[in-house]
Amino acid sequence: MRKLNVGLIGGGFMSKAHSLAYATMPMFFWPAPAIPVRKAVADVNLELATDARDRFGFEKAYGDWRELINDPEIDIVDIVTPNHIHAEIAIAAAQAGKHILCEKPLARTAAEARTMLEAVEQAGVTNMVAFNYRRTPAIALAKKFIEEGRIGKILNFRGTYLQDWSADPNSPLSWRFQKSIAGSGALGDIAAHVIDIARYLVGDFESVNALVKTWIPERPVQTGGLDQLGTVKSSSDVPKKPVDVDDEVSFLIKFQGEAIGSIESTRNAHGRNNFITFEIHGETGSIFFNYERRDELQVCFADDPVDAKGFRTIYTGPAHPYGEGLWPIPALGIGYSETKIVECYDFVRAIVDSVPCSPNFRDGYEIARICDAVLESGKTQNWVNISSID
Ligand code: NAI
Ligand code: SOE
Repeated sequence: MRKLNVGLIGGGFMSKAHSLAYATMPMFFWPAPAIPVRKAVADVNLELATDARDRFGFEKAYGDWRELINDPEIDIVDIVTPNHIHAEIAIAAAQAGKHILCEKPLARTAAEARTMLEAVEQAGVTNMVAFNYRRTPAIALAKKFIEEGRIGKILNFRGTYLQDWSADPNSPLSWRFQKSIAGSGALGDIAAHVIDIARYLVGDFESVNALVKTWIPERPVQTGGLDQLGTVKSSSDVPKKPVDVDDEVSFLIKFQGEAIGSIESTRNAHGRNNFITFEIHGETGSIFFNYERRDELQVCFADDPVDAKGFRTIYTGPAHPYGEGLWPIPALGIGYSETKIVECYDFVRAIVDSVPCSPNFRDGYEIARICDAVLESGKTQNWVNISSID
């Protein structure tokens, strides 16, 4: 069976998720399209890289990502670093002819994302952006129902992505609150996932009209290190520095075509953990999803008997998308890891079959344009057409 050597750049939260997916994908999807081999991992220094190598089961460690890209054994470069370095790494990897999986958001701005798109298109390498939530079987089932016309023409998409890990003003100023590293705040970090889902299920955006807020204007300094995602609180003597990204965005959407919609997103919503929801209304039915109950898809079809009409719950399982590889009984429990395993399967399959990935860098660029438009609209308080963003 064909093998593909993986070079992973970054040794934090997402390194755990991606390493687990490379190790387990063939156990779920067998015969696997190819076997991913955990060949090398790079981090900012050799000590961190060696630690990641031993923890995540890689063969080699590099203290500089350039060494990994120059390693002729590497077929796939997987970028799981903070956002500011995605572009430089992806462009170098494309020029070296490597296939690329890059974490979201693709880049800090649309202009930066465009340089990455140009590089992969010029090199002709397989490229994917890790918007993994659309690979939750229930969301893929929603897509199937929409494509089959089960809810008719789509009228409205209402999405949310709410978390609470940054609600405490004493949680540190990690890289996620610094524009120079993250690009934007809740917008690029989490709303981008819902933008991906909206584009996947409904289609391209025409324009947006946004409110953009920073509720906590400064936080205690965190110098370097992994983002602890609010699990660490700083003592009162730690100096504070400004937050220069958004804490919350709320925007209306006009889709291309006639559908309308909205997305709301914050990481300061007490009691909300990974509250990705959407409700879609079509002319002949509705669909509702909540990631905190991710085995379930709620549907209501207009032609249900009138005395039984209402939302009903489908528990995803073998009869549904990716069911052939995942668990043999509905509701055994889809987790975050499964979305990454499916992502790994689709990515490796696209390399082996030489077909484009979805979402790829073009999708990542389109999402970056939408994010730029949201920020622009937040400033001007006007509708901003996506076509006005390069
Ligand atoms: P993290 O802070 O946990 O880890 C980042 C890692 O990258 C650290 O090991 C750090 O030392 C390393 N790093 C930083 N600069 C580097 C460089 N120049 N060369 C090599 N290594 C470098 O960050 P986390 O949460 O893993 O986020 C990484 C990326 O994944 C971000 O783009 C983030 O937006 C994305 N992400 C995506 C998720 C998803 O659900 N798809 C979930 C969490 C993060
Ligand atoms: C933090 O908000 C975070 O880790 C995001 O970076 C991810 O993209 C999201 O899926 C989970 O939350």
